[in-house]
Amino acid sequence: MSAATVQNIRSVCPYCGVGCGLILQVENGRVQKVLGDKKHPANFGRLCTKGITCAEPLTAPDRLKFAFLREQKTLPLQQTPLDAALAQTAARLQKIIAEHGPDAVALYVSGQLSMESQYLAGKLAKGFLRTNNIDSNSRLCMASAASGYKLSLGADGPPGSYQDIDRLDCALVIGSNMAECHPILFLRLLDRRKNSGAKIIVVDPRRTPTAEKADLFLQIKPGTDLALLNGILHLLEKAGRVDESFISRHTEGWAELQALLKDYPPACVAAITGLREAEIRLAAQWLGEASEFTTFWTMGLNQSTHGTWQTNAICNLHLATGKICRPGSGPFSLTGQPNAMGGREVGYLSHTLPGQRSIVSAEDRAFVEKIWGVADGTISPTPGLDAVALFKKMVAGEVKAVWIIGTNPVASMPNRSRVIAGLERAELVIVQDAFHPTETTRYADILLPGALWAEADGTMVNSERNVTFMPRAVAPPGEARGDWQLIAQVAQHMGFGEHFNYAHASDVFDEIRQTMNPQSGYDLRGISYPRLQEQSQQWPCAPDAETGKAIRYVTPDNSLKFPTDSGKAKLLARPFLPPAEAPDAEFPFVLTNGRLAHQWHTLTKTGKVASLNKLNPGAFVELHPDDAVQLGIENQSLVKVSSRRGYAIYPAVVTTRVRPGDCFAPIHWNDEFGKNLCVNSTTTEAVDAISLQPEFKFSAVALSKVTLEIPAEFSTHQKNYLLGLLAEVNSRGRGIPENAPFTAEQREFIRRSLARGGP
Ligand SMILES: Nc1nc2c(c(=O)[nH]1)N[C@H]1C(S)=C(S)[C@@H](COP(=O)(O)OP(=O)(O)OC[C@H]3O[C@@H](n4cnc5c(=O)[nH]c(N)nc54)[C@H](O)[C@@H]3O)O[C@H]1N2
Ligand SMILES: Nc1nc2c(c(=O)[nH]1)N[C@H]1C(S)=C(S)[C@@H](COP(=O)(O)OP(=O)(O)OC[C@H]3O[C@@H](n4cnc5c(=O)[nH]c(N)nc54)[C@H](O)[C@@H]3O)O[C@H]1N2
Ligand code: SF4
Ligand SMILES: [Mo]
Repeated sequence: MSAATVQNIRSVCPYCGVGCGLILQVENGRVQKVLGDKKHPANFGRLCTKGITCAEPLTAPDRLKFAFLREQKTLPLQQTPLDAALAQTAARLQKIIAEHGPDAVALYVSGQLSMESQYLAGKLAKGFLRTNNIDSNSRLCMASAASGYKLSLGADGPPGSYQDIDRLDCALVIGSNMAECHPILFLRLLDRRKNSGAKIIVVDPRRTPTAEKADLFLQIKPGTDLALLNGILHLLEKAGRVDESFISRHTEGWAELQALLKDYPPACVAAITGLREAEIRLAAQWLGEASEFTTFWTMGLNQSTHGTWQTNAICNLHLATGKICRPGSGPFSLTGQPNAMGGREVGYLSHTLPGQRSIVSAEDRAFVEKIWGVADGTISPTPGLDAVALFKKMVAGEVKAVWIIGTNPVASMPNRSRVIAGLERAELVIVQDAFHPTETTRYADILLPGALWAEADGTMVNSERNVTFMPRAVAPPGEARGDWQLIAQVAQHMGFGEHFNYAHASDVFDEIRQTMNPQSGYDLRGISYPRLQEQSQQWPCAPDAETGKAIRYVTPDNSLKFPTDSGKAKLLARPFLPPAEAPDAEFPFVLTNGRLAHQWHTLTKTGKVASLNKLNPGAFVELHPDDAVQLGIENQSLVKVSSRRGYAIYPAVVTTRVRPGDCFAPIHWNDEFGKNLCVNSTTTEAVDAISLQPEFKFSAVALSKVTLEIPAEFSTHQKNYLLGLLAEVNSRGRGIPENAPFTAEQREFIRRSLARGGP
């Protein structure tokens, strides 16, 4: 190949679960340009700001290019040849297992890894280390949707496809800021409205950019959606909009649900949700009149102690009206991460097994043992530790080693002080990341360099079950390697070589294909690397099928069969219950938190892209003008947000976007950008009893203005400048500009206040 040749390589966006297809223009071993893939069914060529710039972090200066390790916690990390570091990883894990048993070790992995990496991590843990202590950041994300689907419909995953957007007459977008978090899909929804007059209802406590575009915006009191969902179905039933025939043919549980719905008349729902009766009635009317409607939801519902129930309530709405499993209608959870779907399917949670199988099923364990070539009874029948419990057990000294791959828990777990305590207590912390330093790599005893998405072959599965090939388009830097290769090599060093001897990622994929599940309908058999190199493929895809099926559970005679024992879906009566933590006199405000359009999670990638930083430059907390007056807070005042667990400090944005009594902070800026920025210093680790997903979206907090004790000699001009500067420094991690109007002593005072953690 001549140096000037430009290769056009098809791939997939490494950010959100929309899973947009990309064309990478590679020249001289670098991705020079990223274009949308016009042939990809997720985006038809469109990309958002993150997608367009997704190649920039590949060449960021803080890429982790080599392995590092330290013999003891008190020693600094030292660069080590990769193979020696992998051998050490294996030896040190084996030593801990020999001394304390397999459950003394744990893996904590990610929805941002390829399906091949996720599968091998699970195989190593559950089949060979013989611990079910492997969980992923999906526990913080999609766990409630997954458990809710399973209970209502019999299997995880949305029944429909993105094509439903092109057929719907009404969209219910609830607990989801689609405009910022799934922008390309939101554009498709706006196109549908423009072309057909379809209506968009948005339910969110915050007037987000999504809400701004709604035909009807319900600014709900946080944590009360279950009352609203029950209330809407109450009204639909009253209006004769339920489908009795569908209910009797395809569901069970209607009588119990009907009895529950009686408790949710509009007046009662209005009192719980803070909404007006008229707007609740209008929402029900629009949904009732729509020939087809789809419900989209994300973290506003999942990250709740009733997240599973909220998924059930959404399924109830669709099942009772018969608006499911047909073009334009159905419950549609939007997957957060690019491959959280793939991870759920290959069993990377502590209670799951490959092919949408379950740890607690003897039949499922036996099936997987056969595929892995291990003896009957190898896989433990007890679910392992979920993410929150995992770090608790590390603090307790029961889990002594953790291997973290592709996630940054020191920033992203709730009540992060416990995570830090766990990592400090653990004997062995292995972090496999693509960048260093991050909030989490700072705690590592062994650092392993993972290749990024464009540097190793693999596949990802998007929100609509579309599998896209993600080829190695460029070489990884230094000694970095594909995550699946690092995992397989550690397994080889442990003596499991014959079971982890894959020449290519496609060999791993071919093994995953064997995990087809006739019960849930999970079927990748018709999908192969050669086919994927031509075009992405949706599952279920039978061996000889031309394409996958856009709608699941439809039988050949055009009836429906849900993957439950009876073949019927379950209507589940789910009463409203309040969130775990109630505001009180000491912590009177509700803090919710979330994402901004141009940044991704803990900023290890987007935080390095200048154009994105310009669009979303820094942290802030939004509060309502009425509350601001009470607290003496103005725009840009520094505000301390404290909960029972800890605090963060942000510059204020005084705005009616939030309700009185509520406040909102973005999750993106953490320790690498300054002190006291991590919102998870404050959040609660209360979890949903079924999904074990934490209630990130609801913490009781106190707000107070941070007053600086500025020495008297500072002039008014200097004081104001200083306040602005501290807000800026706190939000961007910047230093004091050269031309700032301070003397050397004053600079020293400012520097010291910052080092103390702010003023
Ligand atoms: N730009 C960008 N896009 C992303 C990501 C990113 O980091 N940046 N991350 C991806 C990932 S992993 C995920 S999981 C998704 C998340 O996608 P979303 O869930 O859409 O994003 P969030 O901002 O976390 O939360 C969504 C909304 O929930 C609302 N909310 C809070 N409490 C409640 C409540 O009680 N009821 C209701 N109805 N709403 C409530 C918040 O106000 C917020 O607007 O985004 C994905 N896409
Ligand atoms: N308060 C609050 N907290 C939240 C949420 C919230 O809404 N509110 N949302 C939760 C949700 S939904 C999610 S999904 C999580 C996300 O939380 P995290 O998973 O912690 O967030 P990321 O910043 O995406 O972290 C990914 C890490 O993996 C590294 N990485 C990226 N690609 C690769 C790769 O290919 N290989 C390897 N080895 N490493 C890689 C990155 O550098 C980074 O360090 O946050 C959760 N935490
Ligand atoms: S919508 Fe999601 S998948 Fe598509 S380009 Fe943007 S971040 Fe990437
Ligand atoms: Mo997520």
